[in-house]
Amino acid sequence: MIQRNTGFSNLTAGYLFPEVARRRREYASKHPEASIISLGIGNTTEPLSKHIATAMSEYALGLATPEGYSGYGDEQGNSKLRERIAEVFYKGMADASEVFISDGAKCDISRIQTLFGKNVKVAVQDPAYPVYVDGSVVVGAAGKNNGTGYEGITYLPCTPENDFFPDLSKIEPDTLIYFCSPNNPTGATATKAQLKTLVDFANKNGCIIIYDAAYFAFIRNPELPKTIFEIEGARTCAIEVNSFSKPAGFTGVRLGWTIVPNELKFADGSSVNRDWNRVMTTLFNGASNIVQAGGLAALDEQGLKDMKDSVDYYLENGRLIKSTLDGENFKKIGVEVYFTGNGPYVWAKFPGYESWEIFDLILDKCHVVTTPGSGFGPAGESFVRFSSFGHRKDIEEACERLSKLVLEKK
Ligand code: PGU
Repeated sequence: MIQRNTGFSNLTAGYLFPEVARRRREYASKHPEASIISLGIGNTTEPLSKHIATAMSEYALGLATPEGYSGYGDEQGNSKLRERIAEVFYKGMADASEVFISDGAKCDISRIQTLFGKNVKVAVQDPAYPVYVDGSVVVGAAGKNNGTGYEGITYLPCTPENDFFPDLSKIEPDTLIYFCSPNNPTGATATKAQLKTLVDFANKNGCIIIYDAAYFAFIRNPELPKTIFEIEGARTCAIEVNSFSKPAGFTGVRLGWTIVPNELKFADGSSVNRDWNRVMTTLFNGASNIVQAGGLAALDEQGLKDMKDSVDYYLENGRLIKSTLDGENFKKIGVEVYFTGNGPYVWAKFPGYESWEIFDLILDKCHVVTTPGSGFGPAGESFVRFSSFGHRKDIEEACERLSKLVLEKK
């Protein structure tokens, strides 16, 4: 019989978000009267912009006409959309040949792992979006879990003690470094000076950074970099993964992009961009042409305004959650709340509690779903993440319930 991919047997737990959903379902079936509000998975809730939806529906109707029909497009994406992304978001820092359109950042992260194979050393921020670690285990770039983490992965704690910026000296040369800013789950957003340190380290030590900028649109502090390519030297050491999911509400529509600079090289001097082109043309067949029409509409004047308004709405939700968690009932038990106003997540530490314990208590007492911090890595233990995606009335109701939560001090 065919052997199982050992990567799957090495994984010690199911993927985080389905596990959260399973616990929610289990709770709901035991408590059918509970009206549960989710501040768990970071999933957009507000309707699409009419402008963007109209562009997609017109394109879809056009497909039913001889003039409007189109079949497979370029695997790298519609050239107009590639140009527009380069122009709107990168302004000379990347050109259209370096922009690859995809069906979303998560899908690109998994394809990137095929680009580097199983012999690459991996470093991740701890806590981090679980796909970096789980995906590395699946492709064999990481081994068994020894209780404190997977072998082959260097965990870089990012905690309040180090201002959520890792100690880079722990990273060995020639390592693939996953770095997410604004960060999921902590919300921490690296400054230009911090990113410069990271870029200089990577260039000096033969590392490549996979920079996940999926939450760039939430950055409101004009001093903070929205792309790693604002940093001098990034073009020789970084790939940027990005997405329309959060700013345009495309979590279900699916559209993202990845920037692979022409200067980026492997150890043998060959071009990473060329291999990425091979990955995208061989293992991918282009994003939906309907959705790419939506992406183009998202990048005109009206679309950009609509995306900003949508992100502002979620940021306001985040502020409401933060101010609730700053309440006396939480202060009394020493809860520490982190919300930067530049990302959609509120990260809170409940000293003395384990993450899943807090998750269960908040679900049971408030009927509110969160995400346990330990699911993002060992340094996330004792934290939970509150997502600011949700209808305002649900967020207000969740805040009302949370404001009445009384927990014992540990
Ligand atoms: N990158 C980061 C850092 C993310 O947090 C997410 C979504 C993605 C990429 C996915 O982007 P797509 O373009 O939509 O593929 N994180 C959410 C959803 C969970 C998941 O499994 O993707 C979250 O709650 O963390």
